[in-house]
Order: sequence, then structure tokens, then C-alpha cells
Amino acid sequence: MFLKKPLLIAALLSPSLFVSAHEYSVGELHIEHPWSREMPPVAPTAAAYFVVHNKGGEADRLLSVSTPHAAKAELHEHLHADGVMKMQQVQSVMIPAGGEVQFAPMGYHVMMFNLQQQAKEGERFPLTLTFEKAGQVEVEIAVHKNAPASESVQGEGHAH
Ligand SMILES: [Cu+2]
Repeated sequence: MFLKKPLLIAALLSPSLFVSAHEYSVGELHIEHPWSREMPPVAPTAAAYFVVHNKGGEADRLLSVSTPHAAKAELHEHLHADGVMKMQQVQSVMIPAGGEVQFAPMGYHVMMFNLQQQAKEGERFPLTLTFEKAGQVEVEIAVHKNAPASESVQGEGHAH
């Protein structure tokens, strides 16, 4: 029984419980609010979104993603082709110097295949991002039923 107290303290100190600071830094890059939409339990895939800011003077490149939550994770983009929305895998995503790239519904996203099980609202799971220059960083994906308010407002830049 005496083990219980130290374990509880360790859990309280775990960074994953600090909900307010859900952002990450690696090198000159800053990753904000990684999240995923809750999917039906039978859905075969899920997508993850976040924003990457590059404070540095050189462009970087997101090369790959991985998570123990899914057998496979890929970088995807959405395309309008002949009036049909399609998505396809991309080999990397450029993060311009001094700029930012939004991974968001209908744009770039992380696609996860063969999930062990679908995550539910309020749960979190780890995702490792590998950048060409900044290296690797593990972030936690927060699962929500709906897009965070800050994300849904940004759907306006859609007209071409
Ligand atoms: Cu996709």
C-alpha cells in the first residue's frame, strides 16, 4: 500500500496533466494544440491536426510522423480535383522560415490507419513528429468531439 502515494505524486507532476500549456517546442519550431476529432468506434482511420510555427531564419520540413496509437501514420493533404475532394499522401511538408503551417480539416493532416481502438473525447495519445532540421519531438494529441474554437474560425481562407 505504501507505494500508492509516490505514484500519485508522480502522476500529478506529469506534464500531460497540465492542460493549459498544450504546446511544444523543438529547435526554432513551436507546435500548438495538437488535436484529433473523436470518431465512431468502428471508423478505420483518424486524423490529427496542429499548427507549426517556425521562428527561425531557415525553412524546415516535417518528414514523418508516428504513434503507438496506430499501425501506420502518414502526412496527407486535401485537394480539389474536378470538383471532388480527395486526399493524398505527401512525402514532407515545408515549414517556411518565419512562417507557420496549419494542419487542419480540409488541409494538411496526419492520417492514422489501423488504430488499436478509437480514442474518445478527453483522451490523449502521443504522436512523434520528425523534422529535417529541428529533429524529433513527441506531442500529445488531445481528442475532441468538435474542432477547438480557434480552429473553426480559420475556415475562411478557403475561396480561391
Ligand atoms: Cu487523409
